[in-house]
Amino acid sequence: MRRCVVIGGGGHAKVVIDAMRLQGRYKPVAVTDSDDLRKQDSVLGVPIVGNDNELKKLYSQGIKHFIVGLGSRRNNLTRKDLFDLARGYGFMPAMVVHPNALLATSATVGLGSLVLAGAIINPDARIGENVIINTGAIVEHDCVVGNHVHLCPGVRLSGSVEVGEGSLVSAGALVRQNLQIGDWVVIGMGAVVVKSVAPRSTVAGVPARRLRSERSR
Ligand code: JB2
Repeated sequence: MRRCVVIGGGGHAKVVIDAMRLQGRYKPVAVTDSDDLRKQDSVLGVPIVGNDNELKKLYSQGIKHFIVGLGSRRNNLTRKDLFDLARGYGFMPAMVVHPNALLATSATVGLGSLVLAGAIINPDARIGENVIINTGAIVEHDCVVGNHVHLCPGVRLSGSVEVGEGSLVSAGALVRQNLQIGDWVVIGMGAVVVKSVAPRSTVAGVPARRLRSERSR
């Protein structure tokens, strides 16, 4: 089994580690966490070996795979930075699919992505790299989901929706078919999105309305 480091050791890491064990393709052997007080702690029995400065050493010890085990707070920028950091050290991204997720044979899922229990990805959907398709999310046929996106639990994308890089679609949101969601958009919890959303804007509500736009990092 391929040994794997999980980057980030909080609640999301538990879900990642559990899915990884059920999938049986990777063995989670180490966790890094930026909180130095958590060194010596563990996540579901996997030791927290220190912060991200340990990654180089882990790679030299022969651990060649990683997954970002951090969820999203306000956006996905930290998840992207951690993905780029680990790739820079030479690690290969693990692709973790819970055995109770349903993937159409023609759907594709990129490296470093995570598809959790109860998620459904329908035909010809394309999922990028370092994406989270969280518990029970539905991605309908022909959707295109960009790198570093997080579809939170219970999100539903209707057919042929495009979600740009880094966007965060919060729990329970619905998106009407054929819409384009720009890069680095935030969609609020439970929103019903009936119009395309411009890049870097935040929308929320039913129907969803723009709260602000042109967020900077
Ligand atoms: O840059 C980092 C870093 N930043 C925060 N590198 C590493 N290696 N670790 C980092 N962390 C650590 O991630 C924090 O010190 C903390 O231990 C952990 C985040 O844990 P938390 O439980 O606060 O969040 P999460 O990202 O694991 O889970 C969130 O997202 C999930 C999708 C929560 O909102 C969950 O409820 C949600 N299901």
